[in-house]
Amino acid sequence: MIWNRAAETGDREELEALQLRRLRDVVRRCAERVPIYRTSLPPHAAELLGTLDDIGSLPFTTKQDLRDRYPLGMLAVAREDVVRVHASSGTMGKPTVVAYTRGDIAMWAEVCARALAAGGAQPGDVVHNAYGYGLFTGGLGIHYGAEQLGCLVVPASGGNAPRQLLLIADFSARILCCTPSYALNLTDMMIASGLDPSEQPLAYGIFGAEPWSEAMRDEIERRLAITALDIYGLSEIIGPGVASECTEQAGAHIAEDHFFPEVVDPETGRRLPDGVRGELVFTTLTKEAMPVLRYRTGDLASLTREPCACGRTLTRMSRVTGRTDDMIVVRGVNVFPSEVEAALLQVEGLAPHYVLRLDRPAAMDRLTVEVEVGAPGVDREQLSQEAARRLDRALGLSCDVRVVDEGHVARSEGKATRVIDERLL
Ligand code: DLL
Repeated sequence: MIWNRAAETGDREELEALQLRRLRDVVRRCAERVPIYRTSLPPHAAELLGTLDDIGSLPFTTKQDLRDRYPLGMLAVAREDVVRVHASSGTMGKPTVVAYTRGDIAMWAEVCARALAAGGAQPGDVVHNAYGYGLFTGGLGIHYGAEQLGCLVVPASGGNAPRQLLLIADFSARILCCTPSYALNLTDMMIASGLDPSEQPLAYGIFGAEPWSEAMRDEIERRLAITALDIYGLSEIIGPGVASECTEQAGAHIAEDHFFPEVVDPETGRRLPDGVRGELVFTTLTKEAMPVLRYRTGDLASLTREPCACGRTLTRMSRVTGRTDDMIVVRGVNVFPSEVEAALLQVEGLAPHYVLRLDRPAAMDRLTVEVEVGAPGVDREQLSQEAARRLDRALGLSCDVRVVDEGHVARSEGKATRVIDERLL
């Protein structure tokens, strides 16, 4: 279902004209009201933007810029116009705070309603929302979107898996929203409590907030008998709903009328053409409280402007295959946890619960992949050799694989921890 036909399937020329108008407007607001931009933007920056390509002349914004102005030093509105704050996860020390006006919350609900509709939700559906509620944007972002769409939301938040299963069954939830790792966690819990996952009422899952692979999608779809779709977003831009997959499962449609995407070379900052993987950069076109210009997400993906079979004309982004900063370098080889995941899931008999452990005995990096056994009675030695062979082929790197007992890898209720780097200790 297409929630906002005009915005999602409109003519691209008209969309680009709208983006340019909005870009000039946001640059003007930033130059007038946000101290960091007042100093970094050239004089008359908005007037100098003749085409959308001229965005390349604007300065980048980084997470550090936001941290340095903690908590509310990036506001473009009066403090009294801010009705909500959230904070981004995964940061050390002080969180990165983001702020919303009433208008921002309405825009966020709109893009999340589009995402849920694209992912199979319809007015009247029961949405089980197991993204965390609180400072994390996942819970409340999806919540407002589902209400906007006219769904019944069960605001389960994370944790207490047995209660989640009870609520999914008793409310006959049709849509599950949570991180992909938590979806697998819930599936395991179903089996452990004697339920048949394929008999649960869910039809669609809208999963995001952490990188996941096609192999993980296959695994979730097969075990839960649902259609699993990707949703992408980050707090600094709005939260979930920046981009979302439709049921074609061919990349996530970016809500481009609100967020202008670019992909740049992470080293040089130069813009890369469509189809080439690099760092995603977003400019918020309509955000009021805390607009950001050319925000460096650290996420690696590529863009395509090819039309999608679903009829949407919005640019699509590929799966995020990793982050510029979660890439680990092992004996000179770049390794993304998502590549390890994809290789492991090709081995029959392994479960999709894994962690990469790094240490440095005798001054040499060692990568040990701990992965749980997926079925009883299998030959662990053989599985471990098969997995090591596949990893060697996929990464060009030899590593040890330890096939561990079910439950050995710590479960998360939100974003999974995939790397434990003991080389720094
Ligand atoms: O994770 C927002 C969100 C909530 C997205 C619920 C989707 C669903 P942050 O906590 O600020 O916000 O973390 C943002 O998470 O820069 C990516 O590295 C990662 N991420 C988010 N969605 C995906 C995805 C939320 N679909 C950071 N695939 C981002 C891969 C994702 N990584």
